[in-house]
Amino acid sequence: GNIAKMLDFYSQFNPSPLSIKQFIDFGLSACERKSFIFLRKELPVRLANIMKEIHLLPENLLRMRSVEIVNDLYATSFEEIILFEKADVNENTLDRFCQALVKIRNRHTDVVQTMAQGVLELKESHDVDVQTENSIQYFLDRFYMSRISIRMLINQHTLLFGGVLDCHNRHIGCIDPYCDVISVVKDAYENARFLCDQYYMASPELVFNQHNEMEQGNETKIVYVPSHLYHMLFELFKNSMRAVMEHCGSDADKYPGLKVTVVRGKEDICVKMSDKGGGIPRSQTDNLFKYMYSTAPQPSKSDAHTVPLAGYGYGLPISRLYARYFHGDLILLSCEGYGTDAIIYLKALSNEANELLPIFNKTSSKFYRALPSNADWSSQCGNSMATRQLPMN
Ligand code: W6P
Repeated sequence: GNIAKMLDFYSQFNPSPLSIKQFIDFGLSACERKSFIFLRKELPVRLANIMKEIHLLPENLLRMRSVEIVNDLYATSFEEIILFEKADVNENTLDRFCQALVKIRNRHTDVVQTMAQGVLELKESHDVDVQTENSIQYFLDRFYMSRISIRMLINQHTLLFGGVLDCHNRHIGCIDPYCDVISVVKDAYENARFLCDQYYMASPELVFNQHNEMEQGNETKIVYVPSHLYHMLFELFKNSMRAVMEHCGSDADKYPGLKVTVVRGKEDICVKMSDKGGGIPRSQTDNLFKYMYSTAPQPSKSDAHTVPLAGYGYGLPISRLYARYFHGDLILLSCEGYGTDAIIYLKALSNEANELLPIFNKTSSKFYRALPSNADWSSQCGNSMATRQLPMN
């Protein structure tokens, strides 16, 4: 039908990644018409690129009810934005566009959970082979990254043009040009600690360590989306707290604190969180970022006494996507028997903080077809050499 034709058309274009600096410049020269004209093309392009990829998913997964629901949501939203393709640009159109964006954002609120449900449905109804698992991992990383980017665009437009102008607010849309990393760390810590106290009746202390290589002694202010940073830190805190509480036992009279180091270098901002929660085997580290592994039904879920603080849900893989979204990263380094370091890397320079976006093309489609088994390293146990890597870009 018509929508299929439109999808073919818009999926031919590559998404245009913006840097944080461009988001800021765009926000400061605030012109709603310009933003509208950019988005009425860019949003369909980003939607079409990822919708084409949904269609390449393993058939078993595509048939799951939850995946169909998500697919329908995308189709509806795509059609709603396409309506503005040839609209003439007047006040009324601009207002209706803002309203459409808000409606679309609300429609897609639960997409992460719905997709996760789809993966669960697949696992419960089929045996999933390694190849299918790799395809799903590859897809979900790209799908959730696309979602993060589309919500970023929608948030910027609706915050800049949708509401009342607030001149006492230093934010530009959802970007804080003077984002104080330490305040976000404290905020995330306090909220994770609240949960930790509820489950374990105690929680580890927070210890700070700050180093500003560029301006000695100054607090680390960065140009960033505070909600993204909060999301990553909150997730890491929950995991570290859980590790410490489970490792040290409930009768410990003192729990080893969580140490957070914030460093500003020339190129990188590093936020390192160190726990002494006993660590995890190196062979397990990669699994923490796997969606299929994370959706494993948890044996202790019904037992009120062992409700975990962090369920290893999609928290870690999605936190890593937030870091990678503006060309940062999130890395786990564990010493089994001792503890774990989690490092968030962010770009220190806003012009280097470019969106990392999935592009639909022949290369990406290849990952959904059967891969030759590459037995060019000796291994019976699927180490990282023997496992074909699926890069994000
Ligand atoms: C652990 C396991 C983990 C995952 C993510 C962050 C911190 C930690 N600590 O033991």
